[in-house]
Order: sequence, then C-alpha cells, then structure tokens
Amino acid sequence: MMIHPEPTHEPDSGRLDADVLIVGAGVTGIYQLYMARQAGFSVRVLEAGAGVGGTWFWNRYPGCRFDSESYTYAYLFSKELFDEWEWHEQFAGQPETERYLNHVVDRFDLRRHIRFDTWVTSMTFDEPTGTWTVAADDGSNFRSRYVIAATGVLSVPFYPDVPGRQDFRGQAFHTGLWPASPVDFTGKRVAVIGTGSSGVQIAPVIVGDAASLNVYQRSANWCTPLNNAPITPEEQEQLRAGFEAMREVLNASTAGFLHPANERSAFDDTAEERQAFFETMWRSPGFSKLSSNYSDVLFDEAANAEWCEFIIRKIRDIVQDPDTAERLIPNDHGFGGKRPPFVTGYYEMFNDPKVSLVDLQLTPIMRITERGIETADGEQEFDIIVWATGFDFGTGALLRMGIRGRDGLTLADHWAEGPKTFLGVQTTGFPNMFFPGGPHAAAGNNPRYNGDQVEFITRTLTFLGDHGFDTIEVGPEAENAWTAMVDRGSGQSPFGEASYFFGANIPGKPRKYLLNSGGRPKLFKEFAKVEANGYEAFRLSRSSDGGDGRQG
Ligand code: NA7
Repeated sequence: MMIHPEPTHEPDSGRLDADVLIVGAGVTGIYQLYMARQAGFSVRVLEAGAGVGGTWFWNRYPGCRFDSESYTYAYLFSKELFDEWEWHEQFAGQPETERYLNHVVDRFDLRRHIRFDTWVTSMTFDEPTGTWTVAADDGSNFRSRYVIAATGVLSVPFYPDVPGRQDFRGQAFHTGLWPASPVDFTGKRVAVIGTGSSGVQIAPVIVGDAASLNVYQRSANWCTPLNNAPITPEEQEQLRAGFEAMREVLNASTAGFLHPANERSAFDDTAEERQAFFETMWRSPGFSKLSSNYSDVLFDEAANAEWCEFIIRKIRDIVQDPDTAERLIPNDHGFGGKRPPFVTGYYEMFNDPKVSLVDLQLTPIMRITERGIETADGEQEFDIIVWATGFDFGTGALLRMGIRGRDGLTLADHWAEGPKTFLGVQTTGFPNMFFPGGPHAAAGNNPRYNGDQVEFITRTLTFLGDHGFDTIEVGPEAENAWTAMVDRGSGQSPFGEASYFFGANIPGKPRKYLLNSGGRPKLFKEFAKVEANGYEAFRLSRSSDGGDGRQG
C-alpha cells in the first residue's frame, strides 16, 4: 500500500511547502529527493502514479526489461546499497527494477516525502517572491522556492491518429500505460502495433498463450540479440569487488556503458576476419553492438552496410518463410539510424504458424473497427490490441505541465521551435526551475547522466544557500551556446532525422536533436567550468534585491 504522507492542503500565501518541489518519483526524481535531503533541504515530491518508478512503474508490459546492464543502470551513490542488492539478471526485467526502486526509497526513508496519485496541471513562477506554485489535478497546490521537473524523456505515450481507435470493443493497451493487474492473453487473438523496442519485447513473450498474434510493422528495425543471462554468484562477487573501477569506467564513457570502445575500422580487417568479428558482436550483450563495434560502423556508409548485410543474413537464416524474412529487413535506415532494439526470440517467433507479420508499407491501416483492424487488405478481428507506438520523447512531459515562468512566459512558447537549455538543466525565463533527465543532457545509459545533473543541481542549490542567493536563472548567451552545441553535435550522432531523438515520430513536432552528442565528458567539463567561475552564466539574486537580478 502506498502512503500519502500528508493531507491535501492549501498553503497560506507566505509559507513554503518545501524548499524543493520535485515532480516525478522515477529514477531521476528519487535520486534528486535523496540528494536534496542529504544537502539539508526540505523536499516534497509529487508523483502521478500510485507508486515509485516512473518508466518502470508505467511500462509494466510483459517482457519489459533493461537493455543497459542492470548494475550499470542502478544507483552508484552508495557502496552499501550496491553490495546489498542482488540483481538476478544481466538485463533485469521490469518487476525486478520496480522492486529495486521501492527498496531504495524505503531503505533511505524517502517515501514519506512523496505524494502519489498527484498529476501536476500547472507550475507558475511568482516573480516578486521568487517562488513557484504547483497545482495538481485534485485541486491541491504547493509552493516552493525551487522546482525540479524529473518527468522523464519517455513518459508521454503516443497514440497515432488512426481513425476509430475508440470504437474497438475488445481490450486495448498502450505498452507505456500498462495496467497493474495482469492481462490474460490465453486463447486471445492479439494484434501488436509497432515494432520499436517495446513492440519487439512484448510480442515474443505474449505469443505463447495467445491463439494468434499479428504484428503490424510500419518500418522494420535492426534487431540484434540482447544476450541476457543470469548473474552467477562469482560474477556478483566480481561486481562488488570491482565497484570503484566500474564507476570510473562509466564516468569516462560518453554513453555511460562498460563496453570498451574499439579502435579498429571495419576495413582494417579482411572479409573473413570481419565476419568472425561480427559473429562475436552478434553474441555480445546489449549496447556493445554500438559501443564496441568497429569504430566506423555507425558513421561510415560502407562499414555500416557490411554490418547490416551480416544482420540480413541472420534474419534470412532464422526466419523460415522467405517473404516474412524479406519484410523484416529494414529498408529506410542503416543500423543505428534509429534506436536499435535488442531482442530475445523475436525473429524466431515468426516461425510459429500462429504469428503473422502485417507489412503496413504494403497494406496501411485504414481504421480501427469495433472488431479489430482494417488495412488496405481488409478487416482482421482481434480480442486484444497492443499499441506499442512509442512516446513524445524528450520534451513531451515538460510541455504538458502548464509551466509559466517570468512575465507569464509559457515553456511551450519558449520552446516552440524546439528545446533551448543550458546543460539540459535550466532554460532562460524560468528562474529556480531545473529539469534533470530532460532534453539536451547526453545520450546512452540514462541514469548515469541524469545522475550527473542531479548532483550538479544539488551542489548549485547548496551554493545558492551558502551565498545567500535565492533566485537563479541561466542567461540567454549560455542557453544559446549550449543549444547551438547540441544542434552542431547532432551530425556526430548516429541517429538520423527519422528517429524519435529528433521528434520525428510526433506530427508537427520541430525536428531538433534532443540529446547531446558530447555525452558525459562534455557535461562534466561544463559543470566544472560553471562552478569554478562562480556561476557566471547565471543571473543570481536575493529576494531582498526585489528580484532585480544581480550577477553572482
Ligand atoms: P518507438 O521506438 O518509438 O517505436 C514505436 C513504434 O510504433 C515504431 O515501430 C513505429 O513505426 C510504430 N508506429 C508509430 N506510429 C504508427 C502508426 N501510425 N502505425 C503503425 N505503426 C506506428 O517506441 P518504443 O516504445 O518501442 O520504444 C521507446 C523507447 O523505450 C526505446 O527506444 C527504449 O529506449 C525504451 P515507425 O518506425 O515510426 O515506422
């Protein structure tokens, strides 16, 4: 049972509910709560869900799991926590991760600061007092000096605008909003729409019980094996003994992974050596296929084509029906052009006679009907439709929270052409607001760089307190410079403009790169610069200044 620590109340106008108000009790929000408490701040967390976990609370669909190694995704701020928690698999499933996050919250006595079932509907900055008022859907509101939106990058599920979606009389679920009570697929005719990471994870897991499974694919993806495995007792020991060394490797890695970079180019090797190396890659865990592959495989067309050819041969070897195999081969991007999914038994699943692939490039969906899905090829009846159609990445949650900064400026207006940030933590016009784990931070293993931001924000709040400042706002020069760096760096990213990392999956969304190719090293460098020069890039002020804004 979840505990609501304090009753709803209307604060009086002069009193703050907390120094720091955090929105979201996912991986980033929990860490921010812990850090801010450690630094001595009073903190209140508002969480929309009935439990902690964020992504790992909402995405409880069968088959949902990490594709970053469990121990590299976990919190690394406490050696004791690391030692006492035993991950059972290299890539933990959602239930284990949700258990872990609950364990962290209880172990550090954080639950009493979290108010659950609380959807934030607006966040308004009050300039004279330098404070924020945050309103929730149940009519309650909260005042704090600082607000930290830890609302995640993959937290707003996206439904495509397919006619008739509401007409379907069977059961329908989005992977990103999966119900708490188990869905029974036994003997059901099931459709899965979407073949991104979520669609290819859920399909092989539910197929066993289902009467039939139709996978609706608009674009094929370059799926390679996750190669999950249990963590043996010997490996557990090694992980514990190597904790500090692992942290160092992760801190130096651009994407926050352990997989070592490969110095060799694809054409440094003979064709035979290349095949042997690709075979090793195919058998290697998760993201090593990006991090440890030939150094040019993501950036050189010919090298990329070699790796793609290798995967194509694998698909043709595994999938017995040649027509299905051909349709599973991507035709609109090279490996890494979109975020590649990692799979367990996905291609093999198509050898089961009750599974069919529906290629929407040949037969597009016309509408959802009361009984099922109608494509250009006719109507197919279903009992269950699973929408695995993705998220409004990066900015989705922030832009839906009714955020208003100085002079009534809305975040939606300020970011109309795409997000503008400094360090992915602040934006001009929104003093005392931070958004760790939002757009522009880094790319790769999220908790690593989100955690870096949380630590920087916490040090910043401490700095403000120590120096008697109570308002901080990044200046436009720093915001423009960081945003320009992100835009320039987009060319160094393997992800193409067709990727959701550019907002391409959301109609009308500006095509702007939402990550930061400089990764963690770039963040660390800039944090150090900011702290060494006493926050020159920011306007700092005291309430007693009347909000005039004095440079720190
Ligand atoms: P993704 O990776 O955005 O995948 C969404 C899928 O939904 C993708 O295959 C889309 O096809 C498909 N889609 C979207 N709109 C439609 C319509 N209208 N018709 C048919 N298919 C459609 O989201 P996921 O949830 O799988 O993964 C998100 C991240 O979560 C993942 O990368 C991990 O970081 C965890 P498209 O490719 O656009 O043609």
